Amino acid sequence: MRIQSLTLREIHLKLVTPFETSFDRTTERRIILAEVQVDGVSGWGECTAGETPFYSPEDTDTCWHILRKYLWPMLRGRELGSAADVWSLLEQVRDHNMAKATVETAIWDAEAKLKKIPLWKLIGGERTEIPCGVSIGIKDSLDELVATVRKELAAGYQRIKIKIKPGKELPQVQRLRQDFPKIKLMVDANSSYRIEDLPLLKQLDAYYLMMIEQPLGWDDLFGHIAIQKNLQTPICLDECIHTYEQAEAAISLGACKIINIKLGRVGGLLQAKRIHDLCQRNHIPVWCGGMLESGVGRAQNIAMSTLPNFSLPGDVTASQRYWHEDVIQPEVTVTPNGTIKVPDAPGIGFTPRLDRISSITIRQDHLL
Ligand code: OSB
Ligand code: MG
Repeated sequence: MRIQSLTLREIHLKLVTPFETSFDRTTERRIILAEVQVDGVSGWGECTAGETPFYSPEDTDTCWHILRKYLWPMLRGRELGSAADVWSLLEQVRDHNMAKATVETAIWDAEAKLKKIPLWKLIGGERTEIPCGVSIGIKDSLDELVATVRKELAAGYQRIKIKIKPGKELPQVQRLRQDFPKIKLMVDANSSYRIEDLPLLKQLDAYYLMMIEQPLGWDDLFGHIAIQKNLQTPICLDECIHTYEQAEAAISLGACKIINIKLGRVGGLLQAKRIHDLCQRNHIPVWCGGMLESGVGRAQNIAMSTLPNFSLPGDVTASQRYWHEDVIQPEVTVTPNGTIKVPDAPGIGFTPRLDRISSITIRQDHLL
């Protein structure tokens, strides 16, 4: 496989509904799409960095910079046996995992297309249908939250995740448990609590949540060990897990019982698969996190979610929950049972719409 060129495009996409977390409020995404040419075939990847460095240290602009200045020169003109070789070529760059995943996932798509097989089969996926949950941002009122949950349950989604922050957690969880006693419910704090909040978090044990996602600092394994020891509710780590080694430490030290895997955060499909396999060996279930992706990233997430240990519903949902019009064809849809049927077409299995992408491209760089 010869890596011939990389086209970076920054597109702007307005969300159907603004998304609010403990750290940010997003109304419009600035997304970098990568298109690689490998042996004459196009492969597509998406950069999952946010517009601000408030979730992780990367943002859209750092990824654009790192991709152009460092990652592309390490790949340009290279002859590879497989996309699995990409990671080691980029390893000299420390972290910048979202920038790395942008191009790494694109090369996986190209490899699958060259082999004329779906990406999910190339990486060893097994599921033909994946279970889906939704991530609901912080709302202005409890009534608005309840109405949103009701709508998502009616659409079939299998579990509900709500965003929490200090002071907002108990009223929300109490109200949802009162109105929806039986649903699969979880909360995501995005690092907004401190170890001193343990008594508050302990109160959540009464509501039989599936898990509490990332209560403490984005890099605070030590604190999560203490919290997990004192809680019945499983801790799920998101922000903390950027490498295989961190996953190993988190599991062996008891910092969590569940891991959320995001392709961007861990640096692409090879690392995602390694962490997946590690978790499987240790009986730690995983699920696929979302980063408000356009259709390209969504398609990559669907492929990853077919791996066998993705046994819990992920945050991968229908295009229309985010976009008036997505950038892929067909759009991602969800069945009435809250699942996504995995496509059988080669590569990511959804076709990027070049006309639509061009019309919302703000800047473009064709790297040779
Ligand atoms: O913590 O999972 C998160 C979105 C942006 C940044 C971080 C997170 C999220 C989500 C959204 O929860 C999930 C989705 O794409 O629907
Ligand atoms: Mg999260």
